[in-house]
Amino acid sequence: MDLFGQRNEPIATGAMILRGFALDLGLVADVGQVSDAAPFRHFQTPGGRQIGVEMTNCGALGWVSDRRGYRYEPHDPLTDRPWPRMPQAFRELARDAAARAGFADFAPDACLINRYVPGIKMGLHQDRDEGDMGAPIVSVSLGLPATFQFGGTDRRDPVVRHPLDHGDVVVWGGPARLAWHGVLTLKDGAHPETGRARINLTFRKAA
Ligand code: MD3
Ligand code: FE
Repeated sequence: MDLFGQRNEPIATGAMILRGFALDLGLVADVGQVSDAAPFRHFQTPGGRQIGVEMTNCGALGWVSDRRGYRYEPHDPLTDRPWPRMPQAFRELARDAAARAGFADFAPDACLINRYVPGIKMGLHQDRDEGDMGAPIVSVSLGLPATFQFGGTDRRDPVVRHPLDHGDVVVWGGPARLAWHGVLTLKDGAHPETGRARINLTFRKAA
């Protein structure tokens, strides 16, 4: 606990969990607005498999995947329209969380929204599709709890597990920006705000 009643947990150089930083901001309702305009969908991997996590985006750029590869696009391939604008509450939360973790003036242009249902996981990977590796990534967990796996910059580095609950925010930057990470298989359960699902917002500077 710091002076302001915040629980901050450094988990590596450049990585910090801000427990409960995103409570009571109405974010789940904002996700509903975004997904009304740009529905959650399963992308295909470049290898032709379906990604288990359902995804959508808001902001100037959205992360997409298909047979042609992973990239950021200004238009939703499902609707052929620009991605919905990033809600102001999202933008402010991302900026405030980054500042709290020591990264001033974070101005994300992309927010990937991941939706997990029980039985779905995200395997270990690195995030390396962004143009600005100097900017941090801010991630917000909503709904069902999950176990996050965090390793080093080498695939073979040991992995540490961290529980993430509704309202927890994690900021990753500097030496942690290219760390391998993933999410273990979501356990069954129900959350009052999201039902049988976990939602993760990932804010990035993609351009
Ligand atoms: C560590 N999402 O969308 S967020 C992803 O919970 C992704 O949905 C996970 O990994 C999720 O790419 C984890 C936490 C996260 C995001 C980006 C990172 C951790 C990171 C980038 C570098 C290191
Ligand atoms: Fe990732």
